[in-house]
Amino acid sequence: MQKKNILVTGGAGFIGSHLLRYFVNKYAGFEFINLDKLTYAGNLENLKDLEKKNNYHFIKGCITDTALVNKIFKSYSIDNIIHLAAESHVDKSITDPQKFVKTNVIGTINLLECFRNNIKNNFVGKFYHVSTDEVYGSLGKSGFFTENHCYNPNSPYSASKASSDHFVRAYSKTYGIPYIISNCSNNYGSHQFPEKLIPLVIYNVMNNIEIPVYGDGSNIRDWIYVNDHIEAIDIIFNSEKINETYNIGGGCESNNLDLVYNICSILDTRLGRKNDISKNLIRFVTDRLGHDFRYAIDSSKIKRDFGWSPKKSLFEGLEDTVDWYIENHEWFQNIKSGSYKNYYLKKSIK
Ligand code: NAD
Ligand code: TDX
Repeated sequence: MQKKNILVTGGAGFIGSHLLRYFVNKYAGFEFINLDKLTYAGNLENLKDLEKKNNYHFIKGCITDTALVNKIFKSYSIDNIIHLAAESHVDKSITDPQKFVKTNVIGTINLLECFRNNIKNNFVGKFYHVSTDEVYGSLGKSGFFTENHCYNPNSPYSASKASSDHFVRAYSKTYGIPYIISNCSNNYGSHQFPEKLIPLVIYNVMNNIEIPVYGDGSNIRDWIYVNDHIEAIDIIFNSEKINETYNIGGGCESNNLDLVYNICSILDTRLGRKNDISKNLIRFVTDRLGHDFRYAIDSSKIKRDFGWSPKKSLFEGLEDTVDWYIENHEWFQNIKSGSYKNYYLKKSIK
């Protein structure tokens, strides 16, 4: 395979760190430059095992910084971008939408501008945008999102991701930038910041803290094990395909309450707790504003083009995930946000 110099944005976050660990080891002949601002969600501890790799470089900085991104393009002869940096938490987008516009929209446009200005039509690589199924809005009890589903984002987060998707396609049409967009369902696995449902529940159960379930817990998500997502990105990114969109789904739908029950039951077994005791921590709390009811992905395009399908079942993935957080419980304590514990204690008793 031809050598690639790849700018990865947001590589210190949850999905980005999994992607880098997988890619840096698999593609020793490629160069990886990780640009990350290290917001509360970025954590270099996630990438400790890569620090000594010759084909991996970390740069602390913001994707909206034009001078910095241009400098990186020149210094490392960047020819490809895998763009993951984002504000990624829906609840935070409801309280501070403008931050999401700055990073997710303006930041993406800045990367696109730098890509086109530095590469000047000699495009050998592509701009790969890691996006979300939330751009499609919400489903009722039936149906699936295909790549042709109309965009109908409901939260400031999903509106910002939809906007960045539109800019990627607009830059391709207007300036010829080769792109890929993949819209993925809810990821879970190790190293996920415990503002997201699965690590939050694990942390709270491990520490005997109440578990906040929004509304009546009937909202449905399609869960994908993060490593399955990374393998899908690998196959698409390293193929010849350009100017395509792929939906990536876990094929594992669950409503939130069943999911929480499952996690509680796995933890009760692992921690030797009897009588389904952890379920008593569940508290039904005020629903999220504009809470999307259901997401579900039709992954038939990626299956047809590449033969990809997810490997992990939800139960097996949850067991592996719970085991990782138990074995690495100090990871929770070390994450950057010092106010983490108080924040979640407060949140769980609203
Ligand atoms: P995350 O919040 O764990 O990580 C985001 C990373 O981006 C962090 O390391 C953070 O420091 C960095 N970052 C944020 N703002 C930045 C900026 N202005 N400049 C540079 N770096 C910045 O997020 P994640 O869950 O790993 O998601 C990664 C990407 O995948 C996002 O684009 C998200 O929209 C998308 N996605 C996530 C999921 C999911 O379930 N987590 C599903 C589909 C798509
Ligand atoms: O404390 C909680 N209680 C609760 O009931 C939290 C944090 C969430 N929930 C519910 C809301 C959702 O229905 O659980 C579901 C999952 O919530 P999140 O983990 O916050 O994920 P979601 O809002 O579905 O978005 C995620 O998937 C798509 C990621 O955060 C996005 O970045 C990704 O694009």
